[in-house]
Amino acid sequence: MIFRYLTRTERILLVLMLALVFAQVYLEFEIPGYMSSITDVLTSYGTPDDIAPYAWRMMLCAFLALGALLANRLLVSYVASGLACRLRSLEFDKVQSFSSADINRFSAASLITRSTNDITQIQNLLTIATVVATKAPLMVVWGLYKILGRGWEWTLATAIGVVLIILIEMLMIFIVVPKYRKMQWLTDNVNRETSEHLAGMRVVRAYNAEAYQRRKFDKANDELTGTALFAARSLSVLNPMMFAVQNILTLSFYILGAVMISAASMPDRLVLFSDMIVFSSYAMLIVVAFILLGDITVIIPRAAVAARRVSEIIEYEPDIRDGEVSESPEGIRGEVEFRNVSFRYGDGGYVLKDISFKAMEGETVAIIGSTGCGKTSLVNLIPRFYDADEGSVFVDGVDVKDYRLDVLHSKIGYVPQRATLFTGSVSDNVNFGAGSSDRTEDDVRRAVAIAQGTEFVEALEGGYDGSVSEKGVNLSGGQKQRISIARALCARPEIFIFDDSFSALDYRTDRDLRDALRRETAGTTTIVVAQRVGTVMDADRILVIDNGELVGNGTHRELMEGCPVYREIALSQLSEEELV
Ligand code: M5T
Ligand code: MG
Repeated sequence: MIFRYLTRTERILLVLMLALVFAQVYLEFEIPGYMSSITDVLTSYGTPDDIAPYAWRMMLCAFLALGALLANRLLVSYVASGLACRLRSLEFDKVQSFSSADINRFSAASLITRSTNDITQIQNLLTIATVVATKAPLMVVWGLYKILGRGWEWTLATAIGVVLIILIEMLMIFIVVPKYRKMQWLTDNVNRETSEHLAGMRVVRAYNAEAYQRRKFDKANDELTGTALFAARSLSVLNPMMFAVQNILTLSFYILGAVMISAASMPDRLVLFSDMIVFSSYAMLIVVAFILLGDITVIIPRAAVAARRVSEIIEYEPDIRDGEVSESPEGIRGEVEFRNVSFRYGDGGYVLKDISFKAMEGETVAIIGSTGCGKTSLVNLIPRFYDADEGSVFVDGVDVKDYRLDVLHSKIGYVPQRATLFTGSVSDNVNFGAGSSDRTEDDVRRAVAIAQGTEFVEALEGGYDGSVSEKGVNLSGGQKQRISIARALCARPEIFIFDDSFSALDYRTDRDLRDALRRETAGTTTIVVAQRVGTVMDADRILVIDNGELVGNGTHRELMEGCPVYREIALSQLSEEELV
C-alpha cells in the first residue's frame, strides 16, 4: 500500500533492481559449478594451468556479483530514502491541515513517532526486504534445480535442515513479531513522557516532582526496554539456532559423503567427491535463503504496522475541510455573525448553547464571563479551529465552512489566550505568515508600537533582530503577549480576535494598548475576550456568557441595568462609582 507513493522513476529503478538481484543470484550460483570443475581437475591430477581458466571465470563471477550487489544497494537506498522523504513531507502537509480535534485524536507524541521512527521502519523494510524477498525465493528455486538428482541422502538431509529452520522461524513469528508491533505504541508513550517533561520542567522543579516524573518516565521506558529486550533475547537464541542447523547440515553432508565414498569404488569415488562439494555449496545457499526469509518475516510485520500508522495520517480526512469561496461579497467587510450556534467537544456536553449575535464592521465587541464558561471555545469557531455542531458562523456574510481556509484566515488577526512564539528574531515573529514579504520594517515597528512593545523590544539585545528562543521562553508573559498582539496587528486583517490577550499586562499598559488600538485600528472589527470589566467597559457591545449561554448583549450601561450576571461580575471588580 505504501508503494503507491513511489514515483514513476522509482518504480522503474525498483524493476532495474530486481534485474540486478537476478543477475547477482545467477552469478553466485555459477561459482559452485566452477568449484566442481576445479575439483575434477585436481582429482584427475591436472596442473595449475588446467585450473586457471575456471579460476579466472570464477573470480569474474564473484566480482560481477559484487558489482551487481553494490549497484543494487545504491539503487535501493536511493529509492528508499526518496520514499521516506516524500512520506515525511506528505505527513507534515496533512498534519498542517488538522484541526485541534484531529491532533488530539492522534496525540502530538504519536504524530512525532509516526513521522520519524515509523518512516524509518518503512525505509528499512524497503532497503532490506525488497532485496531479500526477491533474492531468497530465487536462490531456493535455482538451488533446487542445481542439486536435484545428485543423491537422495543429501537431499533428505537438506530437507530436514530446511524444515528445522522453518520451525525456528515460526517460533520467531509467534514470539518476536507481536513484541515488535507493540514496540511502536510504546515508543509513542516514551515520546509523550519526554516531551511533556521537557515542556513542564519548571513546574516539575518547583514542586520537587522529579521523582514522580522519573517514575512515570521509567514506567514507559521500562516497558519499551522490556519489550525490546524480550524481542532481542528471543532473536539471540533463535538466530544462532539457525546457524547451528546450517553447520550440522554441512557436517552431515560430509559424514554422509564419507560413508558413501568409502562404500564406492574408484572412479565413482571421484564423482561422488565432486558431487559432495557442489551439493554442499548449493544446499548452503538454499539454507541461507531460508535464514534470510526468516529475517524479513520479522521486519515485514513491524514495517507493516509502521506503514499502517503512516498511511492512517496521510489518508486521514480532516474534520475541517476547505471550502471554495475565495472572495467575500462586495461591500461587506469585517462582519462576524453567529446564528444559533451550539458546540461541544467530541461527545461531551454542550459547551456553547444556541449563541446568536452579530458584530458589524468596525465594531468592538467584548465577551466576558466567568472562567470556563466557553469564551475561548466561542472565538475558536471563527477561524474554524473547530466547527460548530449546530447553527452557523458567518464572516462577511459567508458561512465560514464555505471559505477557502487561507482566505478565511487572512481576514482574521487571531491572538490566542496563550501567546505562541517561534524560534527566530522579534521581526520574524511579528511579520509572520503569508504576505510577510510584502510588509516592511516600518510595518513591524508600527505594530510593535501599537502593542506597546517598542520600549522592551528596543531594549533587547539586537532590538528587532533580537532573538526569541523556542516558545519564547526568554521573554516575560506580558512581553510574549505584546509580540503576539503585534503579530496580529502587522497582518492588517479585517477582524481582530483577542482571546484574553491583555491578561498578563499591568492596568496601565492594558489601557494604553486599548487606546492605541482604538486610534490606529478604527474600522477594523474587534472581538475581545476579557476577564476584566475595566477592559470591556468601553466596548461598543458586550456579550455576557454564562455556562455556555449568551445571557447579555448590550452596552455597559444597558447591561448594568438589565443583566444580573454582568452586574455581579462588574461589582466584584470595581466599586459603583467606578462603573458609571
Ligand atoms: C469551556 C471545555 C472546558 C470548559 C469548556 C479548550 C477545551 C475546553 N473544554 C474541553 O472540553 N476541551 C477543550 O479542548 O470547554 O472552555 P473554554 O472555552 O476554554 O472556556 P473560557 O475560555 O471561557 O475559560 P477561561 O478560563 O479562558 O476564561 O468546561 O473543560
Ligand atoms: Mg479561554
